[in-house]
Amino acid sequence: MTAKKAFYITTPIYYVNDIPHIGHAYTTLACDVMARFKRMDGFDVMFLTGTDEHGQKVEKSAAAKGKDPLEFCDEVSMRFRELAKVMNFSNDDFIRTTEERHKIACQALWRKLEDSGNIYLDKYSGWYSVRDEAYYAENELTQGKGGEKLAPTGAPVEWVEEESYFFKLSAWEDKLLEWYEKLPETVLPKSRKNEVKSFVEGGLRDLSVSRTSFSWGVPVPGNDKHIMYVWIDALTNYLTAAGYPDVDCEKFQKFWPADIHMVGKDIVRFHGVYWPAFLMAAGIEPPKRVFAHGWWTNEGQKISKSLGNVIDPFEIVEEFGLDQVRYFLMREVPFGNDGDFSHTAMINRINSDLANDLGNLAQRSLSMIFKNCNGQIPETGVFTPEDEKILAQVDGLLSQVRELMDRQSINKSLEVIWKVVSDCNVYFAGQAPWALKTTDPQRMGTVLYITAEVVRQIGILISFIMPESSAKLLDQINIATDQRGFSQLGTPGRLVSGTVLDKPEGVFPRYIKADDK
Ligand code: ME8
Repeated sequence: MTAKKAFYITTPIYYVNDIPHIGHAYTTLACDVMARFKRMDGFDVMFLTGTDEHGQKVEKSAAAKGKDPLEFCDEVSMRFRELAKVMNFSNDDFIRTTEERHKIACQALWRKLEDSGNIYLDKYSGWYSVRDEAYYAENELTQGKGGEKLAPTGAPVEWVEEESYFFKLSAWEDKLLEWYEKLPETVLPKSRKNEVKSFVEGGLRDLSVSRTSFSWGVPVPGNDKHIMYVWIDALTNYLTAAGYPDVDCEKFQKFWPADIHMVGKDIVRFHGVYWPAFLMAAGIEPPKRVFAHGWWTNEGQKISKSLGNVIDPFEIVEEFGLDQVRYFLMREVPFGNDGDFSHTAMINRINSDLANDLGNLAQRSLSMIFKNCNGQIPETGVFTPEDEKILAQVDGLLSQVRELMDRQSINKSLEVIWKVVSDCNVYFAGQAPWALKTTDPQRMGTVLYITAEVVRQIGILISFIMPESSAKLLDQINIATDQRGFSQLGTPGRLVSGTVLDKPEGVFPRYIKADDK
């Protein structure tokens, strides 16, 4: 037997200074969708998410709540695990940077960097933003209303002057530029690649990678007065989960380099510049791709705690339904672009794409079979060109979707699937099987067969986006659970006439506002 191809995908690990919101749910959902797709497509997948628990920001947040940092991290990290359950995420591992395995990996990577001459001790003086956990140059700063200095993100900065270890980032300029050049899809979308490329072209300064003024972090090996800069610590999580520092272990051999680090556009510099430089300097292959997606706003406004408009994923799942939220988030916005969350847009997607388009197609065709064909998949007559056409469309979907998913064009994958749903609705309406009941029952059977076959394949295809609804839909046509894989798409899994159906029940209810019910 040939070994399965491996696929390793990661989310950013989220800071525990805040509870999960829609932005976190979005990134992890995109990874979940990619991971489910790849598993169904025959890959051995490792899908990683987790929490980033060290650093000054977390230390301060814990202190503000009067809690011990670890106790505070335990609580918030648990919320992220609960989110994974509620959102039906299929992550294979959940890493916390306070785990021992991670400390070992960070210290091993540090030693590699130090031994290879990429880390040296000096003194740092400059601006630091605790909120961003990032250093800024004077010329990057702006002035706030009260004349105070602000980071480009709007976060306050403080002057830091302390002994610090430095990473020789400046030595990696050429290698990074070569990496972007040789492998043009290592950072996507292209606009993000251009952004990191021009940052590197602008000249890189060595990076301060340790702090002495707080203690919540991984100690620098051999000098525990110093705590590692939280971004070295955080980025290393991707290696830890793959088994590092045991680079000979099966897991590492199989899964490294990671196929995709999925991130928001806010942290593309850390992933597209610092991280590959650290890895190259340690003699480790950089990731195959960093994909930076866009930013969600709420009804047109930036989402922020101070505006009080943070969208709680637990609440929207409760209000709209899990698969509805999963579908909306993946369908609404071209993946990579910014998107706006609005109740109207959500309700439109639920009522139009799910209830009207797919829901009605399934419900109308299956109910007709149930009522008029003894509750069994009907026999078929000769196929007309219209029958052949819609079958060919659905049979050809996987190869189209595969190509799109390989570029993380998740919303386009849904568009092409929904194009077939909509064409099948046109087919169904045009063939008007209800009018054939008495005049040509065999033709009616053929039309219903074809429509149910399209529903079967769509049911399989949507499972990476809406696993529960897919299962409900396939249950209704009595497709055995081991017959729901991609290998059953097209002719291999064609519906068998005579298969008994359960009484169909709508899988995608319309959304009706509580006060209109
Ligand atoms: O940056 N729209 O953690 P973080 C879309 N710990 N995505 C959003 C979003 C929004 N409005 N808000 C947040 C960190 N995100 C570091 C990462 S990785 C080694 C360390 C998502 O909790 C998006 O993926 O601030 C963004 O990159 C991430 O949350 C930032 O999460």
